[in-house]
Amino acid sequence: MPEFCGIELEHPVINASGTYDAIAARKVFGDALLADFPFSAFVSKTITPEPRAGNEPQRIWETPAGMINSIGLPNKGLEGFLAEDLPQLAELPVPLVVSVMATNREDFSRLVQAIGARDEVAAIELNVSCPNVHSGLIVGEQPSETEALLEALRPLTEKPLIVKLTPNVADPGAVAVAAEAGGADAVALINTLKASAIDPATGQPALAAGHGGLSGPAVRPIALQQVRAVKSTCELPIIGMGGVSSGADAAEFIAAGATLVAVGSENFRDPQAGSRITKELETKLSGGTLPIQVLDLQ
Ligand code: RRO
Repeated sequence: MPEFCGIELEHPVINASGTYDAIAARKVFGDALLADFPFSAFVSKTITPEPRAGNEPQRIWETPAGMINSIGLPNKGLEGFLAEDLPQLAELPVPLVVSVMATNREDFSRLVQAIGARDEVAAIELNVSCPNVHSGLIVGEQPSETEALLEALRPLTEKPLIVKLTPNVADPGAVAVAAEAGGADAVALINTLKASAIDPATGQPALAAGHGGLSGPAVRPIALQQVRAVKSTCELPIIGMGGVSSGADAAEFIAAGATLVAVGSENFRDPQAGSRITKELETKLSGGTLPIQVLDLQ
C-alpha cells in the first residue's frame, strides 16, 4: 500500500485532473462505481474562484497518438463547487484531492483557505501550469514566482500541497526545487504541452482558442524525461503522468522516480482504464516481467 504525503492509498494509480468526471460516472454506473472505483485517490477538475464557462468549441482535436485540448477551465467556481460538487465527491471511496487555480495570490489564498478547511479534502493540487488561460502561465514558468506563491499559501493550511508543474519550460527541475523551497509537499507532472493544429478543411486553427495542450501517448517520452529531471533535482514525492495507457507505461513512470502514476487521456477512451492499468501494473511489479528499480539518473 503506497503512502503519499501521509495519506494511505490502496495502489499507486490515480487520475489526472480534468480527465474523469466522477459525478457523471456515478450517475451512469450508480453505486457499482463505488464498489470498483478505478483510482486510489480522486483529483477534481481544477476550480477557480468564480464560475467559468470555458472556451468556445472546437475544444478538442485528435492528433497522431494524442489529442489537443483547450477546454478553458469551465467550472462552477468555489461557491458552486463547495455547495454542489464537494458533497458528491466526498461519497467516493477514496481520498479526495481538489485542484485549484487563480490568477493572483489573493484569490489563490481564498481557494486554499476555503478548500483546506474542509474535512472531506485530503490534499490540494495547485495548478500553476494550465496552458490555456493566459494568466495561469506565469507562476509555473518562473521558479521565483512559484516559490513566492508557495510561501504565501503554505501557512494557510496543514493539508498537503501538490504543485502541478507545467512542461512548457526549459528546466522543470528548477521549478520543482522552487516549489520544494516554498514548502510544497509533492509535485505532479506533466500538464499538457503547448500545441496547435490546423483544420485541413479550413486551413484555420482547429481549436477556437487558437492553441491548446497536447496529451496522450505522444507525450509519454517527454513526460518520462521530465519526471527523471525532477527526481534528480528535488526530494519531493512525484505524481508522474503523460500518456499512460497500460500497466507497462505506469511501471516506466515508477522506474523514472514517480511514487504515484496518474491516468489522463486514456480515461476518455475507457472510463475503466484506471482499474485495468492498476491490475496490469500489479502483475508487472509482482510477476517480475519488467525489472523495476529506480533508474540511475546520471
Ligand atoms: O481546462 C483546461 O483547458 C485545461 C487545464 Br485547467 C489544464 O490544466 N490542462 C489542460 O490541458 N487543459
